[in-house]
Amino acid sequence: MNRLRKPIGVISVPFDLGAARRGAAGGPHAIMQAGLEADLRRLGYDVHRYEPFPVDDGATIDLGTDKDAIATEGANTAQSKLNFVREVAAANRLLAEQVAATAARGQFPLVLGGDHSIAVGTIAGMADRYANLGVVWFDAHSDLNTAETTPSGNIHGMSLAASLGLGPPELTGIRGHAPKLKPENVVLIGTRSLDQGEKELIRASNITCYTMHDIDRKGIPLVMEETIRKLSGSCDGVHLSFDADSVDPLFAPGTGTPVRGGISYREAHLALELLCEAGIVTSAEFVEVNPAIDIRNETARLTVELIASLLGDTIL
Ligand code: EXY
Ligand code: MN
Ligand code: MN
Ligand code: MN
Repeated sequence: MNRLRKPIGVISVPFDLGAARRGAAGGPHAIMQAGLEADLRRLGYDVHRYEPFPVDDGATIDLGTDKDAIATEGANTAQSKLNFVREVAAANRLLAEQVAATAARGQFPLVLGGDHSIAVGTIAGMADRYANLGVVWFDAHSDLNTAETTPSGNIHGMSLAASLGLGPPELTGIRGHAPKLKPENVVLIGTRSLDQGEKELIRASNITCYTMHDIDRKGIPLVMEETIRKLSGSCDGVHLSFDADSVDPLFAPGTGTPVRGGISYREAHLALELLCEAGIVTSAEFVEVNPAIDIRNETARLTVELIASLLGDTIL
């Protein structure tokens, strides 16, 4: 295995106002409790742990009376809504700064979410360094909605679109330049739940999308081989954005928007082991671990194991 020759900068983001339901703000704590730091040290890494920066946790928002502010999966009618966009943008501005500073110190940014809206900040921070940043996006969903197409208003379903420059300026404009990513540098893996507008965007763009159907047909080794070949040819850095709901709910029950028929425990490990072997990943985030609905911290434990696979753990 190809172990990174860099210290790891662990950045916790206890934020979940981008999600359909609350609880993912507890993700970083659950992942740390599952033994992340000890595991990274076992693998020989120097670990720098950053204190979670202050994010608006919504404690002062009265969800009981402000009906429009409630993050629901309901239909989005006349006016497009962006639930908690101000809070999401504020958290992502801080995160982008933290990620850029961590990378500038020569550390590998390892971001622990939080819901998937925080990808906006991580990617903005890394896009500062890499003009041709690639992204491998493991997810049951594509997170390619915009204010116009979102069925829910929840920003965790829009974070990849925002990174591609599609969405509200509060999100697309973080750290000044938009877009952060080029569609031809984006690879989706594990997709199995897409909204109509997302399908249209994928079909009309150069985004590569490996659905579960593709994974069933080709197998994870070939999917990863193609992904690695594509991104190592054209990108100067690669960010891994890993949504826990990419994994089948049998192995990752603690996540807010589970979709059955996902990648298996072994497929997830193999995928990250192959990325490790290729040595192309320059930052990573693990998101949507929700301890409030997990079973005995299983999903957080899986996350720690997967991080270890990405960073060079081997069986023998
Ligand atoms: N596509 C749906 C929406 O936009 O509301 C569901 C999105 C879930 C997003 C997550 C966690 O990857
Ligand atoms: Mn997601
Ligand atoms: Mn998802
Ligand atoms: Mn492992």
